[in-house]
Amino acid sequence: MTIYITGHKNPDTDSICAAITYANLKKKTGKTENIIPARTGDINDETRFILKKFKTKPPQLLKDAEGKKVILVDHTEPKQRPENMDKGEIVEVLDHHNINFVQATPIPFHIEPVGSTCTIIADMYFKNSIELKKEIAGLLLAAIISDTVIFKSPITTEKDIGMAQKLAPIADIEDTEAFGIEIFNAKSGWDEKTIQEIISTDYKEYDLGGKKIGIAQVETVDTTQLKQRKQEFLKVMDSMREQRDLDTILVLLTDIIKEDCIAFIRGNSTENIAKTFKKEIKDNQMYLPGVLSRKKQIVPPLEKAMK
Ligand SMILES: [Mn+2]
Repeated sequence: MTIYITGHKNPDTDSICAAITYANLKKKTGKTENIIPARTGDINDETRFILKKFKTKPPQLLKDAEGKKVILVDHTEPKQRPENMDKGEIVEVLDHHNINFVQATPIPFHIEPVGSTCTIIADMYFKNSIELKKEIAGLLLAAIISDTVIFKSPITTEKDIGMAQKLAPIADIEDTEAFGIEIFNAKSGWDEKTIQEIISTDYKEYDLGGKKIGIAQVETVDTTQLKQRKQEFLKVMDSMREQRDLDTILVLLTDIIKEDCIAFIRGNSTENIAKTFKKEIKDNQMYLPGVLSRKKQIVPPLEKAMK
């Protein structure tokens, strides 16, 4: 029997590394099934850099989940699952996000409120004394650093930091902070990218109170250049709204050094969103100081407001 492990659509580093490392863990614990790490989309620049550094091949592309058994990692949200997942079978879930999941049959379902899926997986390796190679430790560490924005994001927990400290020597990383900056630099080079490419780097869709909301997050060490391309952003956001039938679309420009966020907004729920965050939206723009996490600081309040 073949089982695929995959993260969310438009995969980030945590989704890719979780699929690879969890498949490795399943193999090491003697599961007889054929476990295949998979992805549902292209790998971004940051993840490419990390895979290269730890000499690991990208997971196989899973285009369609029809008739397939799948373990979902790093998401539960139906809109983020592989194509035709409803015609396949979800056999397990491992995640650290808000839960949007209904299934008639019981399955192993593991959710922990930590900073990254790879924190949960690292913990499993240590708890079960499973051999941890340098490459696997490196992927786990990189995903934790990426998802927690070098431990600065409010989603960061003691457990994330603890796991990173245990992983770093195995991965042969002396300075996690310096490694973190290396990771975030690999993501940049925004000026060479089209707006569509920038938005696609980390774009997720949510069903919030029956409304389809698209939220892109652009994590960067300097928002100056990106801000200058606002009109271009708004144009692309409008066409995405039309094409993807979105109620509202947000693009979050997150400055991980200043620890703030500029949000561009287009759509029917603009007023509602302004009220939710108690901010003024001027020229389709809202300023959110101290906001680094889409998962913890943007999605939950929106979910409440859309109800
Ligand atoms: Mn994650």
